[in-house]
Amino acid sequence: MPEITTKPRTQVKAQTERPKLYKVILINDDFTPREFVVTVLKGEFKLSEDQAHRIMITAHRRGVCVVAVFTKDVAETKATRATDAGKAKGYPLLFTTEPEE
Ligand code: NFA
Repeated sequence: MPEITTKPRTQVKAQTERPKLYKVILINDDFTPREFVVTVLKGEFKLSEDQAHRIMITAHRRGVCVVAVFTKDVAETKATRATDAGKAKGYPLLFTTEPEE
C-alpha cells in the first residue's frame, strides 16, 4: 500500500501589528512667552523654527495643537520634559498626550 505523506500546512502568521500611537498636544495659556514655547518645541521635538512657530501660533489661536505622534512611552516622556521646561521657568506651559483613533 503506497503511503501518502503530506507536509503540515499550519503557518504562524507574522506579527506585523503596529503599536498604537499617541499625540502630544500643546495647550495654550495666557502667560508663557511665545518665543519660549518655540524654543521648547525646537529643543524637545526637533522641529525647525518655522514648524515650531506654526504649531505655537495654532495653539495660541485655537487653544490646542497636535505637535507630533509617537509610541506611548516616547509621547509621555516628551510631554513631561516639555512641561517641566516651562515649570522650571515658572510658566504654566502644558503638553498632554492622547491616543490616536
Ligand atoms: N498665548 C501665549 C502668549 O500669548 C503663547 C502660547 C502659545 C502659550 C501656545 C502656550 C502655547 N504669550
